[in-house]
Amino acid sequence: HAADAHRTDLMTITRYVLNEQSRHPESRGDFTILLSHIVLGCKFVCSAVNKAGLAKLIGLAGETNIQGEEQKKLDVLSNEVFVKALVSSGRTCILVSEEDEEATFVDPALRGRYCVVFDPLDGSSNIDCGVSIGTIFGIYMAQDKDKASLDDVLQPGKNMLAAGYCMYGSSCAFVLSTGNGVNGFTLDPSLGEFILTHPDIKIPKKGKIYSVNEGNAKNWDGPTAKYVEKCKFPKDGSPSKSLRYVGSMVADVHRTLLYGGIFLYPADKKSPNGKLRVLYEVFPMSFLMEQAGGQAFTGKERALDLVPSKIHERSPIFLGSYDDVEEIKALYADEI
Ligand code: AHM
Ligand code: MG
Repeated sequence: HAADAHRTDLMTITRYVLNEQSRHPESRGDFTILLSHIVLGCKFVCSAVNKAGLAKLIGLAGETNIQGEEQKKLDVLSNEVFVKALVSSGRTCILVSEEDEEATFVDPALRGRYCVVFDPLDGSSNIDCGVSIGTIFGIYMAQDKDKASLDDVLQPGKNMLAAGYCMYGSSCAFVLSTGNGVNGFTLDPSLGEFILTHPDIKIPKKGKIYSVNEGNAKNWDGPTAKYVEKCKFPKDGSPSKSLRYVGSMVADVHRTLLYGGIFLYPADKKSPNGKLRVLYEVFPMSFLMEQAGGQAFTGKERALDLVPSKIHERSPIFLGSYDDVEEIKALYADEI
């Protein structure tokens, strides 16, 4: 039986990426090695997140421990784990993390050609109440690792080789695209392995959910306001959409990817560039959406065409089901 085969013939993420690689005989396994270090970081964060409440209960978090050292906050700890794992992979030359003001240039002796941009623990306002949070990453290839410069990462999102996220939710889900569709893996905690559970994810062409922080509505621009009004009071006889908003981008995007619909973090009068960061939030999620058959739009252009001019740049973002994003694009086109 097919179901039996699934249970006994486990497609781990490593096996999956190795299979992919064997289709490119010139590749030397570097990507598999890089990815296994990212996966290790995610497993560490998953385990730390699961223990976070417990640590509090027994009086660890935010206090000094027996050795008198201050306990590190989860986001700081996660960042350190990712930076160390990525550097020690020997496959990276530049790292850009949401947690670090400056990019990290890897020591020449440990350099490889990959550049990794990441948000080690996104949605930090949700940590203390046990709501889903996640890690987001994107991967570029440097022109020349010995002459690596910020220009190697200040590239449009369409130049990414791969992107993905890991969601620390009711289960731990790892979603990856290497530019050939999107695949979802779930952590089997008893094995410590990510198993392929959602092969070739395609986002529904149109969805029934919109996801936005409506508390900012008074500061929205015309097209965003009109769009959300249409979600609630459709004039064409279609049913109104449901609102879901976790406030963790990974969770909101994961639901959008699987159930369809649209996720918006628009510009507003107070934040004319929105809130989310181009390199490690907007680009990876836009890459995944396009690879799953959806769209991602900034209010001006295809999100993946944007050329960032600094590493922590922000952009408004509208992403999700093809038809839903098409509607918001039309409203912005009407503006001009
Ligand atoms: P963070 O990097 O400080 O955690 O902020 C990013 C998060 C996203 O996960 C989420 O989509 C957004 O902030 C929610 O913002 P808001 O609280 O303004 O709705
Ligand atoms: Mg973030």
